[in-house]
Amino acid sequence: MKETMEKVKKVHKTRKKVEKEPEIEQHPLESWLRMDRIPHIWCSTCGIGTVVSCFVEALKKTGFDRNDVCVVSGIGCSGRVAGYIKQDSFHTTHGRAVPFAVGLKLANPRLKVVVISGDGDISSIGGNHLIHTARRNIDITIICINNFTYAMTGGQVAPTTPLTAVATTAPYGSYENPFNLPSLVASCGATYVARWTALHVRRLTNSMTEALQKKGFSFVEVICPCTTLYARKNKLGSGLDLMKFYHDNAEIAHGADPNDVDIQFQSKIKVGKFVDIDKPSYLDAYNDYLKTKLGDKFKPWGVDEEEH
Ligand SMILES: Cc1ncc(C[n+]2csc(CCOP(=O)(O)OP(=O)(O)O)c2C)c(N)n1
Ligand code: SF4
Repeated sequence: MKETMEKVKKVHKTRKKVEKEPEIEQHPLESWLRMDRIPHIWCSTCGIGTVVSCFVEALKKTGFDRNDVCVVSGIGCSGRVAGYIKQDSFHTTHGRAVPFAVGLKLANPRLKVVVISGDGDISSIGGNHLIHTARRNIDITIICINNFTYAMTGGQVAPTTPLTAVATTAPYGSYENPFNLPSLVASCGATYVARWTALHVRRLTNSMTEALQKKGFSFVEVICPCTTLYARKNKLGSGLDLMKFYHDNAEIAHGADPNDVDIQFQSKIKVGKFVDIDKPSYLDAYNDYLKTKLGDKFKPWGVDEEEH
């Protein structure tokens, strides 16, 4: 009996050793993420997480003081980004990420304000805000995650769904002309416009860095098809197949005319930096113009004392 008890004790001891919590290595981005919210809601193979890590890497590269950077998202799968990034961040209402960001910037021009949200949020319900923010050249950065659909609500046709692509609201394929987002924002006056896919991690990170450092309205479109709805409905295969497709079909076309970069269903796609120009931002124009009208009576807004 005594012998058996000893054996049992030994087994228990070894089990305890095995069951001891393994040491978990800290993820390199841990200090940039709200770890209490992990696991995130995104499907495996979705590219939104790639966009988040590129953004964090870009933010690190800028060397900006983290206290001066705010991230704003709307509603949708992409709209969850703000909730996972450990910055001052705001998860706003659907289509209102851009005006919210504009409000933040105008109230406190010292801030670097970044919108990260979906194509539906930014260009459909929020489309009017988008065009006027570009027109006014408000100094914010928009990172638009274009997954070609309204993913969170079940895969409906979005203003970015390529012609003939199938969606839950277009079982025979879409017959609506989609937006060419770079062309849309460039024609409204954006100072920086680029497009990459979730495959182009290094180039996307560099582009985000440039966009963040740009004075004026900067816009980066990231092509990142929804694997669960768009890719499945259109029989495009897995997330890996999508990446293979962009590997074989993305053409780098820096400086291309934004009017020539529209996207056709499963065809060659142009990526790169299309616009990089300088012109006065909204606040620069406001300060310069009113100074000429009001002279010393005018107190410029958002300019350091020593600058004026
Ligand atoms: C005012 C309002 N209208 C509609 C909705 C429903 N809704 C939630 S997310 C969404 C679309 C999301 O599409 P997108 O912005 O492209 O993000 P994704 O989920 O595709 O990343 C819609 C229509 C809402 N939440 N609020
Ligand atoms: S539904 Fe689509 S967009 Fe949303 S997390 Fe899943 S793969 Fe990504």
